[in-house]
Amino acid sequence: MTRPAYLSGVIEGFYGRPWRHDQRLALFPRLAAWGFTSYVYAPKDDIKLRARWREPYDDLELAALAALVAGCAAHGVRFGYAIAPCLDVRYAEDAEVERLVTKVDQLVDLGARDVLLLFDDVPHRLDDASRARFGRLAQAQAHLSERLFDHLRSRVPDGRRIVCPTDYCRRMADASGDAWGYLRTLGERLGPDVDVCWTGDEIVSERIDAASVADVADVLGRRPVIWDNLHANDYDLRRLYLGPVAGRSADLVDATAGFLTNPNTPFEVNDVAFATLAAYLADPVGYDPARAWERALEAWRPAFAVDGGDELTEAELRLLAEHCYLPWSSGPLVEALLDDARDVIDAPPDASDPRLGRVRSHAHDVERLLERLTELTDRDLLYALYGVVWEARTESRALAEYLDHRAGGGAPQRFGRPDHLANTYRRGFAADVQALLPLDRDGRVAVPTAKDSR
Ligand code: GDL
Repeated sequence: MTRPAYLSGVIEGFYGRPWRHDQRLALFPRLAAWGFTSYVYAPKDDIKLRARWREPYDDLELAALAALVAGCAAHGVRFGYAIAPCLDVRYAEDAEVERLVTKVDQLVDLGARDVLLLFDDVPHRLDDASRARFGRLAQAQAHLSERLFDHLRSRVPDGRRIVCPTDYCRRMADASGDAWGYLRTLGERLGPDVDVCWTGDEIVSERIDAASVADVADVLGRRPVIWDNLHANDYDLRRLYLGPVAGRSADLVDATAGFLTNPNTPFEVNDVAFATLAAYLADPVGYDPARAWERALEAWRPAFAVDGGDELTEAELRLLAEHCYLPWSSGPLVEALLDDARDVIDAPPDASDPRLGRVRSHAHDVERLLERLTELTDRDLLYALYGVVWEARTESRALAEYLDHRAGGGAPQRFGRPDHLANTYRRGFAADVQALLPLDRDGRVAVPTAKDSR
């Protein structure tokens, strides 16, 4: 069998507000220009894709989906339709397979060829009837998949068939306690033409390389398709990720069957994620994240136009992206600034200390950045960025004021936030719970030692 072409592109696979159809339609020509093969429609909160997967799309919805399928086709991009029946599917009932086929056929009738069956984020538990018929989850899921895919193999022979398993990263496979038996069974029972998704060692993986996917490829009997959550922000909507694809090794591409990125929920802020992924896939060996990042920012800059004014400067856009970089770090300049602040935070700095000067001018620049952003012509882009920049502005200002207070001889405990009424700022349920938990700086719950409990 010839090896199918490497699958690449975007999976709209996050929780929360799905993108609008006009946004998706605007994306397709750009995906083609970046050299991607695919767009996958998988928004967790298209209610008919997951929670109410049995309900057919109505005529209006079908017309919109038809426009997406046609929009992709017009630009030579493959449209993938995902369905996630596993919150409540009754694997043992043949009628459920029929319902699944009927639903997927609605999309096939519109011209969709690639179909994904998503088993992610569901419990390993089976209902009694399914357990009696299949024994374990993998057997049940493989049965459902193969019934659907057999149908698709004859209806759309040139389509791709993809499964996202319930254990979709190393941490989950290790934790399931069956020595990767779940994945092994899937690998044995799924047809050789079926691709399987994998997010790496973690749900959001800092690094992925060929060695780290060797085990899963071996167990599945096929190279996985990377479902990359590097830029996904649905698990912490206070953050955005505008940093470059990084930590994906040069040897990963040959070790995988495809690479799909599941990006930031706000549609408007994904240019860097997409452009740097394209650069990485075009030349994994020569890929340089810093250089790709600069290029991607420069290409994105026209989106920051201002009616009757100048678009954001290179430095302004970089400052923005530095504050919303990647899950594990800010951009290099912001990290250096934080190092400055850490250096002087415990001992009162001298008012003329250059580190304090840098903190002050940073606060000023971020203040100015927010003002500049409020002038953007593209209001959706502004609103997508507003929260994160507002917060950066407020905290930068507080940091500079605190260090000034200390430099002026003020005691730490006498510093208040002059611009905020007590108990209004950064409060609410989540903040209250976080204040209760013994979390360390990395957000891990610090387990008390025997000494602590004495
Ligand atoms: C997940 C979900 C995905 C979500 C992402 C980031 C997979 C396979 N599934 O676990 O829908 O957007 O994490 O929160 O990644």
